[in-house]
Amino acid sequence: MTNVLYDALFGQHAGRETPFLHLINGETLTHAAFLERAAQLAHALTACELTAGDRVALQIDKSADALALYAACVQAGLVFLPLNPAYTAHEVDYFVSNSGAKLLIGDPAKADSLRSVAKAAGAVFETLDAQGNGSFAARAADQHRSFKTVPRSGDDLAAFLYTSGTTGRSKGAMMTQTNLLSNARTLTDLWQFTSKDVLLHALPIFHTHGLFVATNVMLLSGGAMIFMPKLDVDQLIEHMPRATSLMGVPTYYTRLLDHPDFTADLTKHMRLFISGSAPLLAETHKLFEARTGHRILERYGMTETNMNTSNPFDGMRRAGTVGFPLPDVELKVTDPETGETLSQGEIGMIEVRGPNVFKGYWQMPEKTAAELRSDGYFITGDLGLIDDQGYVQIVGRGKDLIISGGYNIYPKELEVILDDMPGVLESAVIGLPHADLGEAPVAVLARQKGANPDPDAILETLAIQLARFKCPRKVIVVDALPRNTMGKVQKNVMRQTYAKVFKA
Ligand code: MLC
Ligand code: AMP
Repeated sequence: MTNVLYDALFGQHAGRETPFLHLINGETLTHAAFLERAAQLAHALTACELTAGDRVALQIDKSADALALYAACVQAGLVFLPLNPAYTAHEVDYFVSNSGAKLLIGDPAKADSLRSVAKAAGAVFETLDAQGNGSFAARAADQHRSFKTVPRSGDDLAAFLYTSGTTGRSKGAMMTQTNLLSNARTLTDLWQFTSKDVLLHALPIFHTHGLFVATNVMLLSGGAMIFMPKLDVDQLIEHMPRATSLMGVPTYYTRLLDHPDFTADLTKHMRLFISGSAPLLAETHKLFEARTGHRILERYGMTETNMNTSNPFDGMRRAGTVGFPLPDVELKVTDPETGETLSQGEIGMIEVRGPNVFKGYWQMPEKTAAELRSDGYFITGDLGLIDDQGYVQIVGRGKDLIISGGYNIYPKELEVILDDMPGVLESAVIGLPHADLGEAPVAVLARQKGANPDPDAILETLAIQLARFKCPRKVIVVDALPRNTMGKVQKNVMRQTYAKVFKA
């Protein structure tokens, strides 16, 4: 038996002295060198007494080693569980204990708090930083540069990605080898990536976009990546002359457009600009074309499904749409109440089915059953329509979710904490239009009678528990939240009332 994902993404490159990762310190890692490093890390993983199917949680900064750990986990048959370095120890605690991870690898700078988290969950704790320091680096240093790949079938789990829920409790989305590989193959073909491509990679590698869409496509095609620790527009511009393509969330494109050195001349050799993870404003699409002559290719996906739709590579890339269902993805729009399929042009719930759709939520059968139908259709929570030319348009969300700079923020997760704060009777967290991030979270707090809650103190307390990107950019204190006649809090009314909060 083979390991289908390892063989297709990594194994095919064994011994190839072709460039894979161009690091911004000037070093280049070839495919062969990357695989040798991954093999060393795989030995270090198995030395921690892990066996196939065990989860490995990782909370470290983006680096070549962080990516090689993904390869190492796949090769050793382990389930890769990457976590945003912005998460607090409180948040990591939940992911490690919920997933039953056997190993947590964290930044040496956070060793004290993360060691306690691992200990409480009965996991081994190791450290590794982006410069290659730490106990896990030491374990890997003298290991063999080849590793006997552990056999895995397409239905075996390759990764867990945690996605928050409308109840405020995060769910571990279980991704199989087939989920990842089928989507990578489809996208590589559709977007015509080849070994000649060089992708500007500035996305984080703990989410679907930067990890699976960008990295898997480049691995499959045999191309290279200019691998940047994070988005820095000056760096993107500096390295663009060596690249052929860019993938980013809409903020990447608005920030590029705000930069005076981002010109048509700089982009004339580029093959493809791709956007996703959040709605790209039609205005950004048009400004980008006017500046560069390139039409951004917008696609639509999510953690549970990888990519579902894409504008065409050849053919009209239409602003304000996310294109057509991918060749192996079935997409329908249904009545959110009855589940009946709606006609073309009608707005309803987007549902998708295909080899890209995940296996379910880890140890949450009731949540899986609520979102993944027995016939294989996944209920995305996105509202949309299919227009008369077959393009899918997303017109809203049926789920209470804020997407800020491509990161998901679930209001409920904040509200349960805010409701317990001194002087707060109840809270509502809403997403408001923000020029840089698309949307940004704002907390509206109803005060208890006679109380005067202190927004600064509230934000400080919140930041101890939650990653800073989730923290409201503004707190508004009111006497009462608006409610309809049924007594339901009206977030839509608040979104209208405060629509201009971030506009000067
Ligand atoms: C950082 N901060 C954010 C933020 N990112 N706040 C709100 N929303 C965000 N997205 C906060 C930090 O906490 C910090 O706060 C301050 O901003 C500066 O941090 P930074 O790291 O310097 O920020 P910056 O570099 O400006 O990052 C913004 C960004 C980044 C948009 C470039 O967030 C990013 O790369 N986003 C991409 C997310 C992504 O990959 N999504 C894909 C999900 S997969 P403070 O308080 O400390 O100052 C998916 C499926 C699909 O959705 O379809 O692809
Ligand atoms: P995540 O859970 O981080 O994977 O976020 C997935 C969500 O991002 C989807 O359910 C959509 O709401 C949103 N999304 C992704 N791509 C797009 C897009 N191109 N346009 C609008 N929304 C998008």
